[in-house]
Amino acid sequence: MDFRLGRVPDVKDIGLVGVPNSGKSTLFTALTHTGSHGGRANQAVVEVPDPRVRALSEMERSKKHVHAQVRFVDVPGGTSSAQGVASLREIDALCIVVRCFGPDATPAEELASVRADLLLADLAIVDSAREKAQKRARGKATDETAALQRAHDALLAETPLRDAGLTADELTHLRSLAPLTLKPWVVVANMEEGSDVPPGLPEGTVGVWAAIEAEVADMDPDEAVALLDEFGVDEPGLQKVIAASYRALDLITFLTTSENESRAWEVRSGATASEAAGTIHTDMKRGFIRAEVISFEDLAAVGGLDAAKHKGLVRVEGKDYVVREGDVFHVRFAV
Ligand SMILES: Nc1nc2c(ncn2[C@@H]2O[C@H](COP(=O)(O)OP(=O)(O)O)[C@@H](O)[C@H]2O)c(=O)[nH]1
Ligand SMILES: [Mg+2]
Repeated sequence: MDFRLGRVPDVKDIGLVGVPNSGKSTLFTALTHTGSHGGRANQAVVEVPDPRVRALSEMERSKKHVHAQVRFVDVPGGTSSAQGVASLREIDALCIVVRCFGPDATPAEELASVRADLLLADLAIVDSAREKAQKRARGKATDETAALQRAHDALLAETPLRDAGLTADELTHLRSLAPLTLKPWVVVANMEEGSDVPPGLPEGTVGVWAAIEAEVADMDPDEAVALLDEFGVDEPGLQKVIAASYRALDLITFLTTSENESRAWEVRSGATASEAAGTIHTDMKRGFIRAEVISFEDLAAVGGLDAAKHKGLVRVEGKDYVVREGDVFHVRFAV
């Protein structure tokens, strides 16, 4: 486990938000296995669970294996305070935690109130930017004032900016404001053990039993798995929350392997071989010659790269190749 303050380059930040007592801190403990001893850490970098990484490492006899990472932030202050909202600007995706445990739970209303907070926070920054832009333009309509006006209208109509049909040009005038409703959201239903996601929450809502998972967070991992199994937790919350966040962020995973290390990387879905190379190293993008590619499944089926090469299963792809989930990727480059 790795604690770091400040932004970690190339690590996506996922912020846990919600009304007080929805279980954000409990979920944070469940996900990161920290904070359970009354610690005050509110951010932690965790490995993205992916069994392919170890399997690849064993297959190719790498000295070590390295998982992709994400950082969870237990955002203090809630979404109704200016301080709480300000700390969300840097975050890549929001997990909105709603309370589904207890007899008085009203998760749909909770979600609506958090959503309203986020829309209002955006309306405030868009309006202040719009006034400044109008002053600069001395009353004339410019691309910038028009884009900000469109954003204002959408927010007033309670439409999150990511659903407002804004053009790429309009978005260039908004990105520097880091609007919260432009970020992807995942709704997490924090439920009583044994229960299901209640009706009234959006499709794609992730159900977790945060309390029981937080309770086992500092147990021996094998004991924890056995206990969770008894409760019927087949997929840990970490896996579910990360998978949903990756989908919301539109990310896919590709893999690299060498004698030294086998490793998972994340890249936006639709990225080319050249962009994927750039996430490994800028030199690899600059000096890109070609990529040798095979899917992890095909590789695992024949038991290793040597066998795969022998059978002609490793493809040669150029810089415009669109990377697929689970590609094992080797970049030839020269600088
Ligand atoms: N029964 C039950 N209690 C929970 C669950 N999750 C959190 N709690 C309790 O609800 C209270 C608030 O949780 P906390 O994580 O501090 O909420 P936060 O204010 O959103 O950070 C604490 O007393 C938790 O122990 C749950 O899934 N089931
Ligand atoms: Mg808390």
